[in-house]
Amino acid sequence: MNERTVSQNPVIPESTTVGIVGGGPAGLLLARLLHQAGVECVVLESRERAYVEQRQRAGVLEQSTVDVLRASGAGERLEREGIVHDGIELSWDRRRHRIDFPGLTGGKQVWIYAQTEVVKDLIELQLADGAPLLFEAQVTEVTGADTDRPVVHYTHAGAERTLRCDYVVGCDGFHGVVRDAIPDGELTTYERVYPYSWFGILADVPPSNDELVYAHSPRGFALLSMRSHTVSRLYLQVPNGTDPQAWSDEEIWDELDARFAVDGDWKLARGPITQRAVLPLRSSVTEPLRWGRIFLAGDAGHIVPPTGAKGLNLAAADVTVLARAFGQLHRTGSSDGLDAYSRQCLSRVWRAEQFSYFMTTTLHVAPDQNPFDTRLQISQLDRIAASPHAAAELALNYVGTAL
Ligand code: RFL
Ligand code: PHB
Repeated sequence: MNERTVSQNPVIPESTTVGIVGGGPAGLLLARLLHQAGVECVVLESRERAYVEQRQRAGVLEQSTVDVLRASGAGERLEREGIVHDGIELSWDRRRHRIDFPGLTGGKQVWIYAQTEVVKDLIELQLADGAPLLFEAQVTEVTGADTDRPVVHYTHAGAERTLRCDYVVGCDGFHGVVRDAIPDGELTTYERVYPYSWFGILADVPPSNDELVYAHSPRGFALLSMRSHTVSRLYLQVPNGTDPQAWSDEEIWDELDARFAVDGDWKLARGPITQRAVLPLRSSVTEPLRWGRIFLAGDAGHIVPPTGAKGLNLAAADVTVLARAFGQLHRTGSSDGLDAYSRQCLSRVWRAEQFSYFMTTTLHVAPDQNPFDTRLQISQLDRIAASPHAAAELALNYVGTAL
């Protein structure tokens, strides 16, 4: 631990109303919204600040996510630097088809603003004026889930500490520990693991297209995305277990070229690759998202493959609903909102699961895929190009619904 970290550590109380485990987007946004509602909370995050701020992940924000970030006070830089997109392009059979969001959805759009930036903005706000946020605080377990005062156990700076809470919210991602506090048999997890991964790169080169391009190709899926007007984010479908270091930069660009190939003279611009990582794809939903005084939010409760760009947006939706419910309890004493939390969120979650599954299985090539499967995929893509109804279904799912 360095001097800077020590000086930034707030005094952490031994008890609070809402103990939030995990300082990713879900935990940070929840803390911000609770603070605004006058509900006391504490955030415990296992990693150091720099790690959390640099973790390369999502890039697409639904309008409803932007709206809640604005309302939380974290909208200023997003307004300035976020890029509004009016559509995406689908690519297959060496051609492209544009999905026009405003035209198909009654005026809706999405925003391109990196998760890293959302997290930086929320951390800055919270450290300046917010609930206590402790980095390098590893939660080891939550006990007393069946009592009215659950306890969060964590280690920080070599010491074991506890935080007694009225409620605990697990915002600790897919590998979190809060879920384990709930007795065996009380939760059900529905899951699908995909037989391929994404190889993601960040490159110092202006994006080669103004909008995202989702490409189906016989060689596998590819995605062209961006972080800014000067930084591209690209993904390739690869076999599970692929070593990202095993590919040279040239091999990566050649493969991207092959998968984005279209008739005509469009070309993918190349530039220095500054980051690379391989991530497996998974769909998973845990039900219910609440047991007694323990709540699950964001990736701690559900995972989607990134093809639908939904994970961060679902996390924001969960904590918006949860913060409203805690606000209601605080103001009126009514627990109706908390009681409705799981049901309300799961309906949005399952819609996003279906859409993410649809996007993933329509655009990727499974290792055991036969020509029949491929013809079905092409037929589906042709249908989207030919039918405004099919295109609108995709567009409405992509832009999301109001909260
Ligand atoms: P996170 O971000 O995983 O944060 C969980 C936090 O909990 C901490 N933690 C603990 N802290 C204390 N004690 C413990 N025992 C702890 N265990 C864990 C972790 O250090 C971490 O800081 O979950 P959260 O907050 O729910 O946020 C979810 C999003 O991060 C995730 O859904 C998205 O990134 C998914 N996703 C995308 N979502 C979108 O909406 N649009 C996109 O375009 C999009 N693209 C993506 C994505 C995810 C990707 N990856 C890497 C999975 C692209 C990629 C490549
Ligand atoms: C990204 O920019 O990282 C991104 C964009 C769209 C997706 C997934 C990831 O569907």
